[in-house]
Amino acid sequence: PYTREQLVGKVQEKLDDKRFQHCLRVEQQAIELAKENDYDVEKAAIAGLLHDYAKQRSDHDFIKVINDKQMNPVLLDYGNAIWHGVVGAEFIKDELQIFDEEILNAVRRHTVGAPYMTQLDQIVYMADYIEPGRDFPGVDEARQITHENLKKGVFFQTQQTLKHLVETAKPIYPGTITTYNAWQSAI
Ligand code: DGI
Ligand code: FE
Ligand code: FE
Ligand code: FE
Repeated sequence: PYTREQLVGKVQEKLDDKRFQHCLRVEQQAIELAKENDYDVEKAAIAGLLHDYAKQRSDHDFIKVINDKQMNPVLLDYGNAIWHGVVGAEFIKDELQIFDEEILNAVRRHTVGAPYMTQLDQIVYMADYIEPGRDFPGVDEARQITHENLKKGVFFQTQQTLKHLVETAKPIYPGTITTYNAWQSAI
């Protein structure tokens, strides 16, 4: 397996500097959330570092994987925002030889979440949202809620994201709504 230093190099190679620095901050934020929640720090770090590995792939590359791997054709109705996690995990498996399905699932679920999310899924989903480089209305409230209660953070992010998508008239991936409904119980 690749060392952490080698993985950092692989991520850097595929992303511009801004996105690469975001990945390093998500790695650190995931480590912090892992410690707060008694979760495996190494695993959280790898998932955080790799979560946006495929963010700058072309639509053509994603569409090829969706077709070649016979993934859900509904994915074709969406774009990079959804693909880089759900489909991006396949690049991590094939190019970085990461076969840990818990890590791959955390990448798959980092944008739209899922009705059932492991602790690692929740850590990566929230680390991506609250890393120190993030600056949007509500981010401080998101940080406060998440450090207080990780699951409440998951619901808060899902609610905020849905609100934002509706306000800006963006299409909503069905999985995002499924996540929102399932996580009602966390409030
Ligand atoms: O990759 P990042 O920018 O670090 O963050 P992300 O992967 O959490 O989110 C990427 C984008 O995806 C973000 O601008 C919000 C958007 N998004 C999340 N859920 C949906 C969505 N976009 C659409 N169209 N539909 C969704 O359901
Ligand atoms: Fe992302
Ligand atoms: Fe996210
Ligand atoms: Fe990200």
